[in-house]
Amino acid sequence: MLCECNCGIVVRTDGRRIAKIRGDKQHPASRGYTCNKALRLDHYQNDRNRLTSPLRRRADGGYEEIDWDTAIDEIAAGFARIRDDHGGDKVFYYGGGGQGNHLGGAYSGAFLRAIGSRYRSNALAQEKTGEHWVDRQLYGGHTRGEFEHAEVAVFVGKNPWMSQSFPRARVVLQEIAKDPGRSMVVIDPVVTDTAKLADYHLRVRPGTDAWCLAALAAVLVTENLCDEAFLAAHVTGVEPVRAALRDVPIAEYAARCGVDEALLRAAARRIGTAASVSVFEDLGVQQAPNSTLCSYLDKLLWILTGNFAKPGAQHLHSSFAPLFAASGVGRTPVTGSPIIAGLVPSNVVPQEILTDHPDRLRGMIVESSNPAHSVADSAAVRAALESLELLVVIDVAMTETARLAHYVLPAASQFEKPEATFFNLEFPHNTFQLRHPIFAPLPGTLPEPEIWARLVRALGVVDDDALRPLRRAAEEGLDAYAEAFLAAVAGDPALGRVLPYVLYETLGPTLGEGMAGAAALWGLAQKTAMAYPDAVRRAGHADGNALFEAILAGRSGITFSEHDYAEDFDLITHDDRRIALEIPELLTDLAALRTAPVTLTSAEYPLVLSAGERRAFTANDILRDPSWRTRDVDGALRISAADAERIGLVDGGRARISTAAGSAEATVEVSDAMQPGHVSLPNGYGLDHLDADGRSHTPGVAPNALTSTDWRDAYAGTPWHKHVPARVEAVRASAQAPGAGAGSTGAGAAGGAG
Ligand SMILES: Nc1nc2c(c(=O)[nH]1)N[C@H]1C(S)=C(S)[C@@H](COP(=O)(O)OP(=O)(O)OC[C@H]3O[C@@H](n4cnc5c(=O)[nH]c(N)nc54)[C@H](O)[C@@H]3O)O[C@H]1N2
Ligand SMILES: Nc1nc2c(c(=O)[nH]1)N[C@H]1C(S)=C(S)[C@@H](COP(=O)(O)OP(=O)(O)OC[C@H]3O[C@@H](n4cnc5c(=O)[nH]c(N)nc54)[C@H](O)[C@@H]3O)O[C@H]1N2
Ligand SMILES: [Mo]
Repeated sequence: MLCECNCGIVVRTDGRRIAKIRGDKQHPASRGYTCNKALRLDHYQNDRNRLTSPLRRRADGGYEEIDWDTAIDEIAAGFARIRDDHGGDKVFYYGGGGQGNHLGGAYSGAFLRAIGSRYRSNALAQEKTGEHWVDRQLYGGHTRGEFEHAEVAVFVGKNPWMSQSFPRARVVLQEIAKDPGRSMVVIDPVVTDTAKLADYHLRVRPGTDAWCLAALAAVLVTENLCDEAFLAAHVTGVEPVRAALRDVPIAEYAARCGVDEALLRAAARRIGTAASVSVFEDLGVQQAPNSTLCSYLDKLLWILTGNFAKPGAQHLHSSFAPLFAASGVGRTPVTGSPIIAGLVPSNVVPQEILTDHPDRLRGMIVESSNPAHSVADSAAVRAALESLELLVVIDVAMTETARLAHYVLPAASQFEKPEATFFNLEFPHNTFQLRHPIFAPLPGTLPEPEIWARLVRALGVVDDDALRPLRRAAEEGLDAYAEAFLAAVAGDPALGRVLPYVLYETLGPTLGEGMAGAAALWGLAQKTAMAYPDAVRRAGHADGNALFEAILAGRSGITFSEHDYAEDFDLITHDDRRIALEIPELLTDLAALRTAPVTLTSAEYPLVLSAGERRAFTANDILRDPSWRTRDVDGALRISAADAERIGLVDGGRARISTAAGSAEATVEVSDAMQPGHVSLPNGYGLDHLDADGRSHTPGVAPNALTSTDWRDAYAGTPWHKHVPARVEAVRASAQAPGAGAGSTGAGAAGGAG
C-alpha cells in the first residue's frame, strides 16, 4: 500500500508485529515481486505515534481524549448544523484513501449524500486530472501500457525504477534493457536509474517537454511513420492534427528542449517502426508547465503509430471501482475553477475556504490524506483549514492536517481491517485483491466503514425497519440477497442514496469476523459483472455474486476481467468507437509553443526546483517514522557539480532553498544525475514524529513549504511542483547545528511542519 501497485505480500507475525515480509508468488499481478519499501511495513503498523482515541480540540488548542459515542454525536450534529445554516454543499470531503486503502472511502458517500455534500477532492486532482481531461475527449477512459510485452517502452517524466507504478517494474525494466530487440525511451532532465537503462535518453531541459514531444510527433508525421491503416479505420480528426504537426520546426524545437536533433529523430523512428509501443507519463510532465498539452502530445505518439488494441501496446482497461466521477466539467463555488472528474483542483482548496464569499466551504472531512503537507503552499492550506467551522480528520496518525482539526478520529490500520486498492489498471488481465485483516483493530480505533456507519446512524436518516428484509435475505445467501436488494432499493429511493451503508448494515454481518467492511464490494462486483460481462466470465466468474465470492475466497487476489485485444475498441466511449484525435484548444496551444517562453526562472530565482521527487526511501506521507529509512535520512537537495561549485556548496554540507512561497534548509548531495540549473528535493519528508522520549523530529524538507497555489495548469489546475523557480545559497558552517547532515534530526526542520 505504499504505491499504486499494492504488491501481494506474505507476512509472518509475532504478536502484533510484522516480523517477516516477502512477496506473494500467488498474487496474480505482482507474482512474488516487491520493492525495498514493502519490507519496512512494520514501521507503519507499529508506529509509536498511532492514534488510539478520538480527540477533541480544547479551547486552549490542545486535545482531549473523548469516547466514540461523544465524538460521533458531536461531529454528526456539527455537520448537520452547517447543512441547516448554510446548505450541505458547504461540507467538503478530501481524500478517501492513499495508495492502498480505498475501501473506507467507498463508505463515505452514504454520509456525504445524506448531509447534502457536493464538493470533493483528493490527490488525483494534483496530478491526473489534466490527463483525464485529454483522455475523456480522445476515447473516454484511462489507458495503460502493457510494458511487460512492449517492444518499445516510453517513459515521459516517469521514473519507474524508483516509483514503480506498474507490476514488477524493475524486472520488466531489466528485461527490456537486456533484450537487444526491445528499446526504452526516457524523457527526463535527470539521469535517473530508469534513464540509465534507456536506449534513448532525451535529457530535456526541465519544463520543455512540450517542445520535445511536439518534435517527436512531428517526426512521425513528416517521415511517414504513422500507421495509416489504423488511423483510417479507428481514428477521427486526424487531418487537423497532422497539419499542426507539419508546421512544427523540428530542429528549432529540439534546440529549445536541449535534445540533440539526431537523437530525437532516432527515438521517433524507433517508436514509429516498432511492433508495439507503450507510453507512461507521470509527474515529471503532469506537475510541470504545459502539463495538459504534454498529456495530449505523448498520447499522439502511440495513437499516430497505431499502438492500441494489440499486445504490448496501450490499452483502455476495465475498472473494478471508478476512481473518477463520470460527471462532466463543473465549476467550484468560489473561484469558478474547473471540476474535472468530480474533483476540485487541490490548488484552489485554500481559496474556496478562506474568503467571505457566501458560497465558501465551511466544513471539511479529511480521510486518509494529509493536505496540510501534500497540497501546494502549506501555509495557505493551514490558514484555510484553521478558519473552518468544523474540520474532522480520519487517520491512523496525528498528521500535520489532524493538528488543525476540531476532531480527530483514529482509524484501524490497513492490516487491521479488510482493505483493497482500486488502482486496478491492467489489460488484458485485470486483477483485484481483498486483503484480509491480520490483526484485530488497535484498541481505541475503528475501521472506516464502521465510523461512516455510525455517522449515518447519528443523522437518523435511515429507518432501521427498512433494512430488516435485507438482513433476513443476507442470511439466506447471495441470490436471495440480490433479489431483496433490488426490491428494497426500487421501493425506497432513500435507501439508494446511502447504498454503502445499507450493504454494510445488512450484508456485512454475514461476512465473518472482522470482514463486514468488505460488503461494499458486493455492489461493485455486480456493477463490474454488468459492465464487462464477457471479460468477467472469461476470467471465470459467472456473474456478480460469483465474482464477489471469488474475491472473498481469493486471499492472494484474483483476475476479475480477461479481455480480448479487439475489445479495446468497445471500451472507447464515443458512439463510433473511434478515437477522436482533434482537441482544438490544445492544437492552439501547440501552435503557441513557437513563441512561448522555455524558461520561467528569474534573476531572483534562477534555478528550477523539482519539489517532491520519488526516491528509494520515500512513500508519500504513509510511513511517518523516519527510522524506516536506512539511507538519505535527511532527504538531500540534489544539485549538479557546476551549480554547487558556483554557489559554494559541498557534498554533505547545508544549503538554504528559497522560493516565492518560502524557504528551507537541506543537506546537499552533489550529483552527476542533475543538470546545471536544476535541483531536486524528495517527497514525503518534513513529517513530524515523536520518538520514544517524546522528542519531536522533522527530518528533511516539507516540499510544499516551497510551492505556490497559483503555479498551476490552466486546464486542470494541477500544480507545477516539478518546476518551482528557486534560489539556493550556502549555509555558513558557523550557522549549522552540530551534527547537521546525515542522521540529523531537528536541525533539518523546514517551515512546513508548523
Ligand atoms: N518510492 C516511491 N514510489 C512511489 C511514491 C513514493 O512516494 N515513493 N509515490 C507514488 C505516487 S503517489 C506517484 S503519483 C508516483 C509518481 O511517480 P513518478 O512520476 O515517477 O515520480 P517523480 O519522481 O515525482 O517524478 C518523475 C520524474 O520526473 C522528472 N522530472 C522533473 N522535472 C521534469 C521535467 O520538466 N520533464 C520531465 N520529462 N521530467 C521531469 C524527475 O526527474 C523524475 O525522475 O510514484 C508512486 N510511487
Ligand atoms: N510538492 C509536492 N507535493 C506533492 C507531490 C509532489 O511530488 N510534490 N505529490 C503529490 C501526489 S502525486 C500525491 S499522490 C499526494 C499524496 O498526498 P496525500 O493525499 O496527502 O496522501 P498520502 O501522503 O498518501 O497520505 C496518506 C495518509 O493516510 C494515512 N493513512 C494510512 N493508512 C490509513 C488508514 O488505514 N486509514 C486512514 N484513515 N488513514 C490512513 C496516513 O497516515 C497519511 O496521513 O501528494 C502530492 N503532493
Ligand atoms: Mo500520486
